[in-house]
Amino acid sequence: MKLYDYSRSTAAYRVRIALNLKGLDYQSVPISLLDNEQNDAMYKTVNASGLVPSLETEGHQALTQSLAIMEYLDETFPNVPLLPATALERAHCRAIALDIACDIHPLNNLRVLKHLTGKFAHSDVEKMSWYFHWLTLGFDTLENKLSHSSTTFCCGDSPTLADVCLVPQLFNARRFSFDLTPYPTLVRIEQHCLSLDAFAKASPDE
Ligand SMILES: N[C@@H](CCC(=O)N[C@@H](CS)C(=O)NCC(=O)O)C(=O)O
Repeated sequence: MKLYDYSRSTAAYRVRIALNLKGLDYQSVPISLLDNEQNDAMYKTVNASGLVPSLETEGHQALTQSLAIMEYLDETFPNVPLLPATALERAHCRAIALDIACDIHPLNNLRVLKHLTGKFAHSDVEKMSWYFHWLTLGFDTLENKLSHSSTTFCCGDSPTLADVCLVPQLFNARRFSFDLTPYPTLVRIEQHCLSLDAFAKASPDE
């Protein structure tokens, strides 16, 4: 498998964790967001949206959208499941993943931030205020949901799609010096995750 990847992309980081959890080998093809390579015509033949990640499996059109890629991996390689056992638990787990992947991440994506400072001429201070606003709303929701539970991970005692989405989003928040003090549950779960090789080896710091 070939993963079109960028180390600091939170969406690609999710897929790296999922591949590691399942013990799958892959070749990483770097697409530099710094150099705008995601918008190269060549890459757009792989992923028409000009976003990373994409996952190419032998002889097939590349898969896009990190959550769709991870569900594909989970169905194709069901050892080390990324979703809990019951339908109810799976719905809760997917909701946490979507709280991050739909309600935080897209609002703070590079192209959105560039549009704020480009077309709408917002300053860097305003851009960061926007960024922190959506992180605060999203992390408040997650801390609220998860603080009632004492499980090791977001949805029980093994890692799921929810953790796979949470850890990269916290990495990204730290990168921009966002204060995580109000989120002790999220940080506790993150630390458990990072004690596992699958998470640690997927980190942009590796
Ligand atoms: N919903 C997509 C989001 C992918 C995405 O937005 N990737 C970011 C990096 S985390 C990207 O490629 N950004 C490039 C840009 O904004 O120009 C997914 O989960 O795969």
